[in-house]
Amino acid sequence: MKTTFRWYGEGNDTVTLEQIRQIPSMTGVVWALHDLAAGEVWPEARIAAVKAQAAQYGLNIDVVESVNVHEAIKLGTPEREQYIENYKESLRNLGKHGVKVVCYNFMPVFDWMRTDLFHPMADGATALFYDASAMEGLDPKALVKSVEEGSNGLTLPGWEPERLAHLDKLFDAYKSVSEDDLRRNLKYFLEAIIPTAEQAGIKMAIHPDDPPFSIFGLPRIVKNYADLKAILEMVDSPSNGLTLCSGALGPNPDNDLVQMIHDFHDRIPFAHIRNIKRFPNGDFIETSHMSSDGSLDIAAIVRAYHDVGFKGYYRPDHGRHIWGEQCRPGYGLYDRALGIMYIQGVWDMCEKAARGQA
Ligand code: DNO
Repeated sequence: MKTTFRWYGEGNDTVTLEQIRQIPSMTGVVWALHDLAAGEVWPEARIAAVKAQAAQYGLNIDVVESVNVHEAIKLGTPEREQYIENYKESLRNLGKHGVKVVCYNFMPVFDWMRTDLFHPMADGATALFYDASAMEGLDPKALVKSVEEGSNGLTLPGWEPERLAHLDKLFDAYKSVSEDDLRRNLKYFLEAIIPTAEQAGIKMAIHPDDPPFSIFGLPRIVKNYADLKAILEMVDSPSNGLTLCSGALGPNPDNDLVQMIHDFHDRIPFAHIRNIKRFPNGDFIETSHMSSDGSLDIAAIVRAYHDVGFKGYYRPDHGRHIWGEQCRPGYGLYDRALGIMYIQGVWDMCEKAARGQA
């Protein structure tokens, strides 16, 4: 499997390409044109510029995370036709510059959700935290307002500003959208874009809902084994694949990551590997990658990837904030680099065992 690292781009990330390339086993950056709104076409010149930048450090740009899907596509409104055309054009442009995997999600309105981005841990580190009771009865519009006003100390990285701007209208629009409607709209989208992805040499990789259950009463359709299977069956093509994210699926103890890897591996072009610790009241916190620090057996997950002969891309996912690092929440250098070394250590041991040397 190939090691990659998420990079938000020059001037938009505290981590440099120089630092990234010094992490052992590194092959490429996972990137995006973060300034473009969902639905805009990704211009070839911009893609070429990122490719040239990364190449200076010997890194590839094979994996994009994410080409975001416009809400009109998720809602299934008539404007979706134009946005689907734009999406196809972006895929063609990305394919021309050698991009192999495009990660995306189909979460209505919000991307991932946490209630505390810098939750203190016993050893003085901080990490992303989800407080289940704080979410109960929380009005998302009030939440976003307080974030904008800076009155609760929260920022919401990964939430696209253009989504927040139309929040009121969006929530109203989703009132009449059931999970089945959302599934139909995803199928419509996939049927339209997968042939283009195939021609462009790109594997689409849907990211699970994070957390893997409904929030704010919105429909969620990428949260468990049955959902993933149904999505793979919507269009039976190697270009219709998964970003198997252990941390996103992990808050639901019924989600058996090892089984998913065994059953879906030929449709997993991209793996996100990280640990979380679940608490009995439904809270969870993002821990170090080590199996003994969290509720997920990361060593068993890495071994499962080895067992199935996984040749795709993986990245360590969020890390804790340690050693005083100031960084984007979850996206510092240190803990993610430690995560990679843990993952690679397990992988090397699996290799040796397979050769009868351990
Ligand atoms: C969080 C990420 C997500 C992910 C998108 C994929 O750190 O894993 O924001 O990039 O959901 O579209």
